[in-house]
Formats: sequence, C-alpha cells, structure tokens
Amino acid sequence: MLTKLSKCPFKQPIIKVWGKFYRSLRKSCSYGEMNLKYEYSGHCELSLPWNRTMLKIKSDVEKKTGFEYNLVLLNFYESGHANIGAHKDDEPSLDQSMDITTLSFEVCRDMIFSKKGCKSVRQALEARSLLIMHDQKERTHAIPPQPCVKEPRISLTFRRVWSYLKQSLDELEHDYSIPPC
Ligand SMILES: O=C(O)CCC(=O)C(=O)O
Ligand SMILES: [Mn+2]
Repeated sequence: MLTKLSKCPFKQPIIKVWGKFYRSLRKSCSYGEMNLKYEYSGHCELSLPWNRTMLKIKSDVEKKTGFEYNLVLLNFYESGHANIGAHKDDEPSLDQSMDITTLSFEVCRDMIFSKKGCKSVRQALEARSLLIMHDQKERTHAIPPQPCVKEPRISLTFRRVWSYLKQSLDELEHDYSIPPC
C-alpha cells in the first residue's frame, strides 16, 4: 500500500506558526469533494477529486467509525525528522460533530496528547491502526521528532468540512450581524 500511497502528489505546505511562515517538514496532499474550502495554519488546502483507492479506503473507514467524511488529508513523514507540532484541529471549516479518524501506514510513530493541567499521554500509532480523535477543543496532539526512525510513515486523516457555500453564508452573517444594543 505504501508504494501506491507514496505516489500521491505530496507537497511541503507553507504554514503559519506563531505569526511566522515556515515550510513544513512533512509533506501533504488531500482528496475530497469539489465544493470544499479547507484552511489550516494560514494554508489553503486544494483537494484533488476522489480516486478509486481513496474512495475504497474512505468507505472502509466510514463502515468502521459510523462517520461520513468528505475530505482526507494525507501526511508523508519521510523519516523521524519530519514532525507536526502540538495543535488542535478546531478550524471553523471543520464539522466538529464528526471526529477526525487517522489511519496509519508503515513505520510506527508516536502521538502526544496534551491537556491543560493533565499529564501528557504518548500513544504509538502502529501501521494499519485506526485512531479516532475526540475532544479537539480540549486537547492538543503532536507527532514529535523521533530522529532514530529512518523509515517513512503516511497518515490518512479523514475529516468533514463544511461546504464553501455554508462557510460563505456564515461569514456574511458574521460580517452583517447587528450588534446587541
Ligand atoms: O499524522 C498524523 O497521524 C496526524 C496528523 C495531524 O494531526 C494533522 O494532519 O492534523
Ligand atoms: Mn491534527
């Protein structure tokens, strides 16, 4: 599966962290429905149309989780140097009623969950494991650097994103709302 997935058109996104733009060490790409707009960390993700492989994986994930997804963001970590810092996937464009589900391939990497006032939890993400992430508002998650890891990992993170039309209407409503007296 990795050989097939590694042929996806991965690119290094330019992301904004604490007000500064960086070229991310991990590469990513996405597949999804056409009418979606998904932005994170100052980066606008333009999705490719679904292909047969992605639709089959999406349908298997949906059967297992009971959620319905319309976008998958793929991350390619070439080695243990590629990482993702602590963050929450809580952008307004995400439908929070559907938990994000992550499917992992190839080398095992750790994920660290942190919550204010609680001890961080480190969880190994084994190849072909499925992780359902609840409480995006409460906890951050990160894939820390693991320099001793030399092999690549690919993750498929299934998400439900509001349609472009709904987001535009929400923005309009926000811009033109009448302030309380
Ligand atoms: O690679 C992973 O398992 C998680 C990636 C992630 O947190 C994200 O893309 O928002
Ligand atoms: Mn995330």
